[in-house]
Amino acid sequence: MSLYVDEYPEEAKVIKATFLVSFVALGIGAFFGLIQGLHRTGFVRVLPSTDYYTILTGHGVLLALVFTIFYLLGLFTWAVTRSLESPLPNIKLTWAWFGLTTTGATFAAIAIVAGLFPSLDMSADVLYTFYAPLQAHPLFYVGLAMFIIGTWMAGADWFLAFRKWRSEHPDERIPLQTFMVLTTMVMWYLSTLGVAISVVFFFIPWSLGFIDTINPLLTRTLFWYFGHPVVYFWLMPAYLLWYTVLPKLSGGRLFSDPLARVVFVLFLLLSTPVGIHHQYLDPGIAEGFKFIAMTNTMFLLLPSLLTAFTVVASMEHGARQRGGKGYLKWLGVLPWRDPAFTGMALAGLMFAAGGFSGMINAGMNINYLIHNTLWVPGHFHLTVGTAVALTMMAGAYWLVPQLTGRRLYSRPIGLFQVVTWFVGMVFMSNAMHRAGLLGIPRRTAEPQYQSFDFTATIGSVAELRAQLAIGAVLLFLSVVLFLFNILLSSIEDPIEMPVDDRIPAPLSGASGSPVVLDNLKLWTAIAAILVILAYVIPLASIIRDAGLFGRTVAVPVLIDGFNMLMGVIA
Ligand code: HAS
Ligand code: CU1
Repeated sequence: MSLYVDEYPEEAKVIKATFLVSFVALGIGAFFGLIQGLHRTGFVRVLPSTDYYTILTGHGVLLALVFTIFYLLGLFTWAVTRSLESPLPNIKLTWAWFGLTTTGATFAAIAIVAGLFPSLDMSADVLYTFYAPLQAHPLFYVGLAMFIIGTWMAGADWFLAFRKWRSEHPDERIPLQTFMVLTTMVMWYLSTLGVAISVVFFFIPWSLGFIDTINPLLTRTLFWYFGHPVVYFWLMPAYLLWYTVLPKLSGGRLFSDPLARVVFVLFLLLSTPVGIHHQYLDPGIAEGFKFIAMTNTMFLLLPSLLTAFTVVASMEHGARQRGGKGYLKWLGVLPWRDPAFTGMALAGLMFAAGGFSGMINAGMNINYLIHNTLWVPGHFHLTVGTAVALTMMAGAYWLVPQLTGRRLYSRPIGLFQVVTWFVGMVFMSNAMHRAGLLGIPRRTAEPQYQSFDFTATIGSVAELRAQLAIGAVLLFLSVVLFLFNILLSSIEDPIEMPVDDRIPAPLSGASGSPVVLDNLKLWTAIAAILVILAYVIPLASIIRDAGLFGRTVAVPVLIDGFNMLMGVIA
């Protein structure tokens, strides 16, 4: 067996390039996180509060969209080629999607950061959700559109590789990793239609002045049509690693391949018709549609609960192979000194808590208590910020040596780094969840409001602020350690086999499972029907109420604009 880089040198170059973009975004995004964590808690303020939205937009876009999705682009390229045992059919197409996504992300980043320099007359302080009537410079929306089209091309690249493989292996089951990539991409094609329509038909013409008004509820609903599935677009790469790499790192094998396929099919079917659970408090959408979204969301818990079972069972199998005994004592023999293993295991543990706060979000009546409070960032720092981000960093410790032929610079630093992330996130997410229960709002530089005191029944608001700030510092430190370790790994001397990259076959393989699981056309058709059922009537009623282009003019996200608005109101 030779190393990935020797077998697929061209693909390894593309993957290294996607990881480079991903990690640069991680570094800048984490720095913005530190600035705002210290700012909103009042400990250190380096910028005026009027720049808070610029920093928050940069933090959200660079981490939630650029870091995660570029990592996905690399990981999926690795997974498709190694599991099909074949290079990509057209490497020019591969470089083309890399170029397009990178240019798009750079455009969006330029538009955002320009907001810090008033003389440039360009800004995109609209947060990663870009709700109208907040308006960004056209470069931001054009960058987003290019980025999304680039991801579509990447999906086409992987589908073409699969088609070629299928023509040579007509009767074989789709290799598991490729199956995961293809189902995730079908979900992505279906769900990005919403955001593509909203950006191309509404935001770009509106920001260029071709149309004067916009329908905020329509663009918001189209955003959330995409905005919930995007969270699974972040999660699926982590699941791919939990299902196919974590069991191996634990010393065992995946418990069940068919169960993994069922999970990915369920995500394809149910990820999109739930987006309205982000809009329980939006007026203009009838309660009945919200109720349907809630019911679908509760069904959507199932694939993650199945994952908790399958992945932990695989870890237990690994531990028993290593001599582990007892009901829980086997946990002790797992390879806790391996940063790749420990990072993923801690990420999984945090996800159990993040999933629990997700269930609370999903209940229509309880959601009213926590919506728009710090509880929600608490939830997503456990999910995308830990389950996904920590798994990706941990995965890099195992993947990067396969791409470079060089060993990891330091395993102890790696171990310290993943533990620092875990501890930092315990502080930060705990404080955020609790602060949210007190009603402390999200998305603001001045959460204390003038002449209003939030009172804590347990602990104090000052203690929560301190925990949040400590968390922000630890998380930033962890990112610095990660980048330092990866950077120094890339200048190590090449060696023969820097990492054991074999992935053993699952305990229960695909052969005995129903063939229908591999019928992607069937699942795509059912997913499309569910989307139509969930969305056609709500969208039609939103358009009937306020028109396709609405009646709302842009609100400039500048302090002058704010003053102007106040003047109008007064
Ligand atoms: Fe969420 C808001 C509901 C999952 C991300 N979510 C957000 C936002 C983000 C986000 C970014 O219903 C904020 C958006 C904004 O800016 O406004 N979410 C859910 C539900 C789930 C869920 C029901 N969310 C995620 C994931 C995310 C993510 C995953 C990113 C990756 N979320 C909501 C709702 C809102 C929301 C409402 C709107 C709130 C509002 O009012 O604004 C479920 O998918 C969760 C299911 C998860 C589980 C956990 C299973 C446990 C596992 C762990 C296994 C353990 C292992 C390790 C492997 C049931 C799989 C073992 C270790 C050993 C040592 C043994
Ligand atoms: Cu959601």
